[in-house]
Amino acid sequence: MAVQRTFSIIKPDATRRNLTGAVNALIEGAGLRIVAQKRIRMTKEQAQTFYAVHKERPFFGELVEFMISEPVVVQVLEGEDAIAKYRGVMGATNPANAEAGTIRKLHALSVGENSVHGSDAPETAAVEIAQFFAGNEIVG
Ligand code: 3AN
Repeated sequence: MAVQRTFSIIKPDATRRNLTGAVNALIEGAGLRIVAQKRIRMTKEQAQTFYAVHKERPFFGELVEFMISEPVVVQVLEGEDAIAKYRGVMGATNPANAEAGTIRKLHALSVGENSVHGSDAPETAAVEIAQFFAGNEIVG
């Protein structure tokens, strides 16, 4: 499996509880490198664009409001099989179903306030990375 990049967000429920370092330790402990990172306050437009695939879902409005409620940390992670590896480190969307030792099992509060986002495929990773980072901000 080749070296890949994936896009990660440390969400407002985690930044609010000062868990950026704790999440990053789990990311790095899994062998992923943080090759770009910045703390931002997402605009409503950015959040709506980012989650456009979910715009018909009943939780869309709540999801957008949550993502703009506090700062987030956006990241690019790099490593062997990074997309699947990070989804493994994150754990299931609903923390109640997440495996022991995953970010969501350890830290998530609920299916909505679930601490992290990670891309689900190479195509979405490329689009998500390009939404938040210029090429020269990613230093591998
Ligand atoms: P994942 O983030 O694990 O890929 P998705 O793509 O199914 O999960 O959902 C995207 C985001 O939408 C989730 N991370 C979560 O914040 C939110 N979400 C998903 N399902 C629900 C739900 N039933 N209620 C509230 N928020 C949800």
